[in-house]
Amino acid sequence: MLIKKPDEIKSSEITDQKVYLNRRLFIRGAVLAGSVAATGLLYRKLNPPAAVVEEQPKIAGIVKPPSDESMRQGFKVNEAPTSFEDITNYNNFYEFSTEKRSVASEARGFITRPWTVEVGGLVNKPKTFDLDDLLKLAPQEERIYRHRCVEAWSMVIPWVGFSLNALLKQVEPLSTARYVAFQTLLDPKRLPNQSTSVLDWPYVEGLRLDEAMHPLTILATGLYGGTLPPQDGAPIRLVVPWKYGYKGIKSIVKISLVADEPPTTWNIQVPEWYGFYSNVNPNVSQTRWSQATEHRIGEYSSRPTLLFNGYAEQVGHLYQGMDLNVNY
Ligand SMILES: Nc1nc2c(c(=O)[nH]1)N[C@H]1C(S)=C(S)[C@@H](COP(=O)(O)O)O[C@H]1N2
Ligand SMILES: [Mo]
Repeated sequence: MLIKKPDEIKSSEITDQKVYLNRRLFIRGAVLAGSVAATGLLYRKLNPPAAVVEEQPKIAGIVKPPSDESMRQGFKVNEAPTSFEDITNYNNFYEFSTEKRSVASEARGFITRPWTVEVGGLVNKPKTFDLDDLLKLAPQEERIYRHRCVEAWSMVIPWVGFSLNALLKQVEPLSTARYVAFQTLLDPKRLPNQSTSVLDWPYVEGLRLDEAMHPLTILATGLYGGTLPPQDGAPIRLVVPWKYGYKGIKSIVKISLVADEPPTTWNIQVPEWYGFYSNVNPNVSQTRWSQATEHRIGEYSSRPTLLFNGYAEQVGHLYQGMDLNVNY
């Protein structure tokens, strides 16, 4: 895997700490004042992002201050969001580039309309949804989630999206459906790195049906109160906050309900490192990296990694009786 250990990341690749600390004071203050969107705008005015970021149209009425209830359910964490600049310039999206800092420029201008997502397999009502159908399927909500990459870095991302279960209910899964399989667009003209063999294309991922139905599992269509930048998986990508980032498959065109555990890209690539479940677990370091700690992008020191990425209360029951050392 072409990924670096955190200690191999040059400090120049990481946001300058002084800039970060100043920014963090701003973010703190504004979050307390109750407006994440305002923070993003203020932040961007004071520290314009690298030129690769295109104008991000805002979505009306998305951003609301976190309530106790939304925090209890895990829909919003009470932690400072990572800057818009870092979320949109430090990316893993191998279809564009294996260099995190080059993804944004490679993805610039990626055409996401028209776009359809074919939903089928073991369902009563298979349907191909146009992007606009998907946006109307359920109210778009802000979800502020921790994001933990298996490379031992993390972020806090204010996504916009809706629970995947809203989509799955529409197609009515059959009782024989036990897993959900996802596929990224296959189009080497638009996803230029698909003409290399760095991974098996298209990128594929999967979840057990109960994981897919969990309210924390979302299809994200935006971030920071605006539309989803191409480098983050436009126009629609999966986010499963208690699993390693690579489960969050980007630019999805196909979702299939299936009976058996579907193949997943990184499991195909290095099966002894990357299991099907890929739940964040500080005690299981199947990869060559220890997963005990993580570097929060924008912070100076490392912090302990939490079981299920801090979502144990919400999702722990899904794995009751399972040996997490075996089912990694
Ligand atoms: N299609 C596709 N999806 C993908 C990837 C990818 O290379 N291709 N990278 C994954 C990895 S390793 C991570 S950490 C997250 C990164 O999402 P972000 O760039 O929006 O932070 O996307 C995931 N989804
Ligand atoms: Mo990742």
